[in-house]
Amino acid sequence: MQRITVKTAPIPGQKPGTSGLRKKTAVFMRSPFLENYVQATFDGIGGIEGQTLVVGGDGRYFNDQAIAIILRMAAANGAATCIVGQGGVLSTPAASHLIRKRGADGGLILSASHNPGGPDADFGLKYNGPNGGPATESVTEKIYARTQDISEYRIADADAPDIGQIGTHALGPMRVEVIDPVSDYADLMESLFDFDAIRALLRSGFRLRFDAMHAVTGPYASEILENRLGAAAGSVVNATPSPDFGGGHPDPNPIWARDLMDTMYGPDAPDFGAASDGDGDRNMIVGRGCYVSPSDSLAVLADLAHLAPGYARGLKGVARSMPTSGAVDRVAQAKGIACYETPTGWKFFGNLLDAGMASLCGEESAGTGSDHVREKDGLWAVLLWLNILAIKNTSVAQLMQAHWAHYGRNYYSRHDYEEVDAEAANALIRDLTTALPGLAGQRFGALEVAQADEFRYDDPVDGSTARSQGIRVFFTNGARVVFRLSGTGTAGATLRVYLERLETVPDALAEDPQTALADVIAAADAIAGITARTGRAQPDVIT
Ligand code: G16
Repeated sequence: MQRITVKTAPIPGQKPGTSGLRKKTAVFMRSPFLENYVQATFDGIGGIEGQTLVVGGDGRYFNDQAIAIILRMAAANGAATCIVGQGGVLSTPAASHLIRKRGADGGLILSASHNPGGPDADFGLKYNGPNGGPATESVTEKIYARTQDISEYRIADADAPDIGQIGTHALGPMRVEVIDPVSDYADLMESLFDFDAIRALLRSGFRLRFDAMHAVTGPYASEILENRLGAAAGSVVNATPSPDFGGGHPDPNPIWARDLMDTMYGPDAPDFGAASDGDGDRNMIVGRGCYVSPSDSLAVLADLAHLAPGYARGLKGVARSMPTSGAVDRVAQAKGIACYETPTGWKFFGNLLDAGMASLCGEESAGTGSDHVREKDGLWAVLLWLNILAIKNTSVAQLMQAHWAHYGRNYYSRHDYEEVDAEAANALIRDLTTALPGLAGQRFGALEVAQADEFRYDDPVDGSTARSQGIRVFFTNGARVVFRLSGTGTAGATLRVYLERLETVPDALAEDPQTALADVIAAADAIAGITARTGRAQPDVIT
């Protein structure tokens, strides 16, 4: 094998967002876009000489070709071993687990998560560190800095091995270990949850439906739910991953998982429904006629995780991203454990998990996870729910009602305005930031602003500071609205508006969230001038 050094020049637009670099597939495919970013990653982390890396992705269009390039570049950069999922497939949580289990130095995960896949859709790449978690801000800054002064990349002039079969290959002096992507992860799940109790629940006639959305969790869910736990054959639907996710949008929410919602709200609905996203780290939970919002799911899991063997000793603490509702805070307070509020992005949980300060984390964006890996984990959340339902012997709807009756209900909704003109979106945030000091005391419809600020996070573990992490407006009645721009889109800007209001009156716990939040929704528009500035009368997606 020869190491070739290829001259290159910086390519604009390689700044990682909330979770690695996400771009249109066509952009990634235009050489040397991928090569530059991979070399910048290797250089940004201080080189990979002698290292072991885990490499895998969600199987979307260009996954296999990109992995072949990454392997050739890893070999030319002196890596000792690359551990690759068979066929180039690894769910994000499974990749995180492999990095940890094998003591690898890090990993490259190829995914644009819940974004659609295909030649005209999206692709992504991110680096995870030796703890199995997404690179911290300081590391992604180094990677980004390198993309701006890169002048060459290194690549082997040999073909990458066939990764379709399990086995060990050589690429020059580098070992390429092709492994079963599912078994290690399935074993980990079996070690955390009471599989006997879940098996008994499923034998008792409890029916479930898991929608893999033609994405990476298909093989994982089939093995765990059907093979190991005995769910009826066919309980896992859309189980064969496809490069364009069956032409769909693999985002587990009531909009994009419409089929599942219709089934769960239809006649003869199963007892439990769930879905996961493109790379398997997000989840949606829905009972018969009862959708569970991600923020509520986090609160319920925090309350009852001790019913699963892996969490029987209780939680050390919990953490949520700032825009996530305060439902979990109320649980933490009742249990006397710490609750941390971090910026959006799973990478901000890593230090808390590593330091043993939190053992359960979650985000409003359909992510929940624990210290078993350093990513959010879709199937993990599904199994914890099943474990809880098996022990409590109750339905999802009953469980939610009991939770709200005890803790109150944080009515919650997120309104997304997608592909908004980037300049208009930036101006909206800029003007809001300028207006912040004068907002307190102002009335917007029925609500009065108590306090408004721009969220900043001081990491209690490494002392780093993340600024400008979203605008928060608190009202005197305890309601809250948050404005921020998404860091995961690939076209224009996406404005996210997060709306929340706590309700504790027993008779008022079963309203439609959009109705319960009507005053907050109106105030949000009045404060930010959303309709006027974006030209949109309605959000594109309401979750
Ligand atoms: C990523 C991050 C999450 C974040 C989500 C939404 O999820 O890992 O931490 O909450 O994006 O981010 P934004 O609001 O900036 O679009 P995923 O599932 O896309 O990797």
